[in-house]
Parts: sequence; structure tokens; C-alpha cells
Amino acid sequence: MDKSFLWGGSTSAFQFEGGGHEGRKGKSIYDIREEKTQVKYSVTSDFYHHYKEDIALMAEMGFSAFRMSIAWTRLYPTGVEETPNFEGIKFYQDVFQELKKNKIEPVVTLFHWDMPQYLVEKYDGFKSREIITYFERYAETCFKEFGQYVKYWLTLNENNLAMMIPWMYIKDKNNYPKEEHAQLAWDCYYHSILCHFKAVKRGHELLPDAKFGNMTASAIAYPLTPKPEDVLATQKHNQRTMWDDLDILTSGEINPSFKQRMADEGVVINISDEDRELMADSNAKIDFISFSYYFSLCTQAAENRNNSEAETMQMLYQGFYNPYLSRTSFGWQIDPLGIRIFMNEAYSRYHLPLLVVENGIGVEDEVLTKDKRVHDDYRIDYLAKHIHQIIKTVDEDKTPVLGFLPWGCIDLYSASGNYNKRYGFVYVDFEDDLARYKKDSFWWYKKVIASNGKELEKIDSTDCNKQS
Ligand code: BGP
Repeated sequence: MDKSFLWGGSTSAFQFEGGGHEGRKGKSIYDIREEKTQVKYSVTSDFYHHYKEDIALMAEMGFSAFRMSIAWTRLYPTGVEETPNFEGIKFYQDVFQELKKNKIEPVVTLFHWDMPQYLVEKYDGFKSREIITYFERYAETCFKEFGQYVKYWLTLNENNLAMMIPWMYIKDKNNYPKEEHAQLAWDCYYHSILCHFKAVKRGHELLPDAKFGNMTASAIAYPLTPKPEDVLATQKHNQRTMWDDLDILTSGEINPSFKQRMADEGVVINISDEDRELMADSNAKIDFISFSYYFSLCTQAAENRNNSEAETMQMLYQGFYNPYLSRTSFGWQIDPLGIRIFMNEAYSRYHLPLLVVENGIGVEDEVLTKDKRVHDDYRIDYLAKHIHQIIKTVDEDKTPVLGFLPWGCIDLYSASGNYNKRYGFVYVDFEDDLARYKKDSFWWYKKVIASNGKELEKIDSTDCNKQS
């Protein structure tokens, strides 16, 4: 493994940052959710007030990179202001300076789902083309204000899902008749990718030395059986869920099968000459592919299905369980080889380096012992197996991988399980003043990083006691 490999962890603003009522931050869709559900998105792990302590913990583990997102509403409280909010800029500059001081490279996502609520109310988020101007203004501010600190930028988190769950960023899909949902999905997705292209183009113009990537949710599907119909169904599934989006982002064009799918669904595509020009612009092309990977799944052709119904995994993938794999308590299949299979296929398709920006095992009700320890062997086991396959991808398959930034390195709010579902190397006590405690995996990951991935074996927890 190259010495420049980035070791670290990953978070997002709406799940980790908190400080929701401070620094003149505006409301995002999650702040509205807080009003309805009492889930404290305005607090979460409170990185806003704990960032120095958290960065020190990252530095202690040996992180060379940290992925975080900017809250759009911290810079533009409603999204439409002419000038950015100085307090918001100052907060992120302080964070980036602290990271630099600790020799940690920030990897920054521009949009991790926290759409300004004002833009939802006024324009229905990405449903409207108007949003592109505001997103471009916001992205440009980020590049100008933070460009001196940030080399790696990601545009939109898991944007291939925008086609599958477009209602994430709009007020209510039920405001549209069912027969318009396919068009709605396309409108939201199309405007979001125009935001992506605009940001990458402007970013390359303003910051010629920086690198720009997308963020793909990868969940590679295997055929449930070797029946050719199942293999074809799987190929189409992967095309629809992952490659269609990456084809557009890398080539600047919608591939013919995607166009056909939209025509079949009655979707009308209006792509202006200006849009075409933007998407084809070499400055608007990504430099690397970043992705999340948690599990794989199996698919099967409809005609081969008997009684067994497909299950919904991670809220949206319709799939079958693989009889050769075990699962997490949340039903996510544990498949370390899957990350290697995904990366090799993505590289052979697009010839771009890969960056792992999410991976890990989410666990409910983790036990904090009386002496404030968490014996998370399951996490060490899960991550060790995935890192082992990433190393093989680089060393044996010769697929370039820039780094490994597992999800929720310090406990944060889950997107699907509130704060009961934890991923971190550091335990955050949400019940007791948000105190931070090092889990066994903290010491293990520190060794992994120090050995550049060579020492993956589990460490004895008595060892952890000695080191604390
Ligand atoms: C990804 C999201 C993250 C994170 C992660 C884990 O899809 O980008 O924001 O939430 O999944 O999912 P969960 O929190 O549901 O366990």
C-alpha cells in the first residue's frame, strides 16, 4: 500500500455537527423533522462545540483524512441570500485550520441531504430548476472560502439514489398524482446532476489543484442463481441503481438504455443546448469516484421467482438474501469481497481512482461498561475483513484506491435508526453530556493506520486497558 493512502473516517453535518440554533444557521429539512419527531438534529454529537476534542481523538488514531459535510444552511440560512453568513464561514475555517494543524486532510461533501427548508417551501427542492443557481452560489462560496484548506471535494451524497427516492428533498410526493411520480423522479434527479456538473466545473476553474468526486451508494447485486435470466436481471439492476448515474457523470451523456427506460415510463426529457455543453465540458468531469459500501444483495428475474418475496434492504433496495453470507442485526449482509468486486468493476468501466467514504457496521444498544469501555469485537472483525479486501484490490487487482474513510468514526445519528445505531471508534454518551469514550476498535484502528494496513488482527482488550 502506498504511503499516501488516506486513513480516516467519515461524517455528515446533519448527523454529527449540531449547533443547530447557533451562528445564525438556517433550518434544513432535518430541523423541521426535529420539530415533528423530537429527534435532536440540532444537537446530534455536537461537533460544533466538540470539534477540537474530536479532531484530537482522530489525530490520536493517526487519521490522515476526515470526511465531513458543510451545512448549506450555515452559509446561506435560507439558501437564497445574496451574501453568505460570516459566522458559518468562520466555523468551518476554524475546523479546517484545526484539521490542518493535526495533519488531517479534510474531504468535504457539499450536499449531504440537508436541503434548506426555505428552498423546499419555495421551490420543492431539486424539483425546480431554480435551485441550480442557488447551489452554484453556495458551492462557489465554499471553494472561495475553504479552497486553501480543502483538496478533496465531493458534490452530492449518494446521488444515484436521487432517482429512486426523489422525495427525500421535496415537501411531499403525495402533492403530485401517482402518474406523475416517474417524471418527478427524473426532474429531481436531473436538476441535482446539473448542480453536480456546475459545481465540478466551477471548482476546477477556481481550484486547479483540487480534486472533485461524486458519491455513489454502492450495493452490488449478484444473481440469486446462475440461470441466465437471473444474470440478466442482475445486470439490469446494477445498471439502473449504480452505473446509469456514473455513466452520465463520467461521459456527460445519458446512455441509450436509460433514455429508453424513461421513454417507457412516459418521462419527457428537456435537455437544453446549454445543459449539453455543461455536461460535456471536460472541467465538469470528476477526478475520482467516491462511494459508500455496506452490503451486497441478490436479485432474480421475475419469471424465476416462486413464493419467496424480495425484501427491502436499507429502506429501498428490493433484493434477496444471499445464502452464503451472514447479516448484521439490521439485516445488512456482510460481504467483504463485495467491496472488491464493486471497485474492480467501477474501475474497469470508468478508469478513475476510487475512494471509500463510507463502510462499517451499525449496531444498536452498544454496551458501555461501568469502567466506560465498549468491547466491539464485531466492529473490528467487520472492518478488518473489508480492509483486507481493499488491500488486495490495490495490491493484487491493481485497482487504484485513494483511501478508506469508514462511516461515523465518532458515534453520530443514524439515517435509519436514530442514535441507537452506532458505527464509531469513539462512543458518544447521548444520555450523559455527550461525553466521548474510546472503544476497543479505537486502539485497533490506531494500529491498523500505524502499520498502513498490515496489522489487521484483533487486539486483546486487556491491551486496550493498558494503553488508555
Ligand atoms: C448512507 C448515508 C449516511 C449514513 C449511512 C449509514 O446511506 O450516506 O448518511 O447514514 O448510510 O446508514 P444508517 O445511518 O441508516 O445506518
